[in-house]
Amino acid sequence: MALSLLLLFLSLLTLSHSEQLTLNYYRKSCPKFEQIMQDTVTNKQITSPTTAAASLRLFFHDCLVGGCDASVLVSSTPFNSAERDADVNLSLPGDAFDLVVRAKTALELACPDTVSCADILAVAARNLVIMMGGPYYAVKLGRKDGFISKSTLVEGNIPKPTMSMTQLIKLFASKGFAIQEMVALTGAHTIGFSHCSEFSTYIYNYTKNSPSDPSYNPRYADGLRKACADYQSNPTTSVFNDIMTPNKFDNAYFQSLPRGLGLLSSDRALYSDLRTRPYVENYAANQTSFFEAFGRAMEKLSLVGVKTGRGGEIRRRCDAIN
Ligand code: HEM
Ligand SMILES: *[C@@H]1O[C@H](CO)[C@@H](O)[C@H](O)[C@H]1NC(C)=O
Ligand SMILES: *[C@@H]1O[C@H](CO)[C@@H](O)[C@H](O)[C@H]1NC(C)=O
Ligand SMILES: CC(=O)N[C@H]1CO[C@H](CO)[C@@H](O)[C@@H]1O
Repeated sequence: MALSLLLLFLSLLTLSHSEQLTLNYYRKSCPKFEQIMQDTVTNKQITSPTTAAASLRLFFHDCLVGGCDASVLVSSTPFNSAERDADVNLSLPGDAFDLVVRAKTALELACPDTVSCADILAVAARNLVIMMGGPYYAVKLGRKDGFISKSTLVEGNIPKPTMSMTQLIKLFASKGFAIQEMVALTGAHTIGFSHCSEFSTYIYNYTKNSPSDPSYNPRYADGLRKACADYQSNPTTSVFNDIMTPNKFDNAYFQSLPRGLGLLSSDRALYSDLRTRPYVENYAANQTSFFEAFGRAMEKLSLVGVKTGRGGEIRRRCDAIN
């Protein structure tokens, strides 16, 4: 009884944090916020088209490790190995970090000490989804930046393609997401790249009798073997997550899964596992349905573990705790 009351109290506490966020948080304190974000994001995406996927993934990782509090942006110091340098960060791409630095610099000029790095990352990810053709969703503002960023806190909080569907479902559930929301969010793989090392064991020497995982379309597996031929000497070799429309945020990713065109083992599992397949089929058939579900799930992701009040700070530099 006492424990369940305590749990209720704790959940109300977290609820109240996300409820303190508002859509027009910077209306008075930084009226140019939306405009500066939009200009910075547009310029960066036009000059570096990999920024969109990079930022979306960076935001996802930030939110899953200790909440959406820009902890992923902090650089390591001699005294602290930060979140972004965890083994499982799988080389988070630099374009997204650069985008945040640019936005922060512009915002500090217009309204010093006002806008959090966590809000910058949340809005950047949303604006980039739209630029790629994806859905609009509302991003509430007023997140504070976190005080803690440790590489040791990453393991177990970020999904890995080698996890079983049961493990993936559990991980997302531990962050408050239903199976349907997990599938919708993973539709983010409609854009961006994966390094060959993320799936190489499924295309080379998979078993004695078959070079690749039989859940791949055989021609696709052949293509991947060729594309990744030099991956051991060149670890940056990567391929598109969605081979049909790699630069468009659409539902082609889901349409590809039943055809064996899912890149990561976890992608293919979304179709082979009967707990997730119905959602894949729905999103493959109906892009509106995917967009609605993705938008709702992103709104929810954007509120995971947010810090407000004295639970956080406005960082002066996004890569260092004040
Ligand atoms: C089943 C859960 C998931 C797993 C196992 C997973 C795993 C991965 C892996 C291994 C990569 C390749 C990284 C690299 O090689 O650099 C990747 C890329 C990516 N992931 Fe996920 N992911 C999952 C869900 C999500 C979700 C929920 C989002 C966002 C809402 C997301 C967004 C992205 C994006 C945008 C990329 C491309 C990054 C780029 O091009 O720079 N992923 N994911
Ligand atoms: C797969 O096996 C072959 C023959 O045993 C070997 O030559 C090759 O290096 C292996 N490839 C990889 C990527 O492990
Ligand atoms: C597609 O999904 C939307 C949103 O859920 C729904 O309103 C619409 O009726 C669906 N369209 C079809 C053809 O099923
Ligand atoms: C172990 C690992 O891959 N760490 C990388 C995490 O991401 C940063 C980029 O921000 C790389 O510099 C690290 O090497």
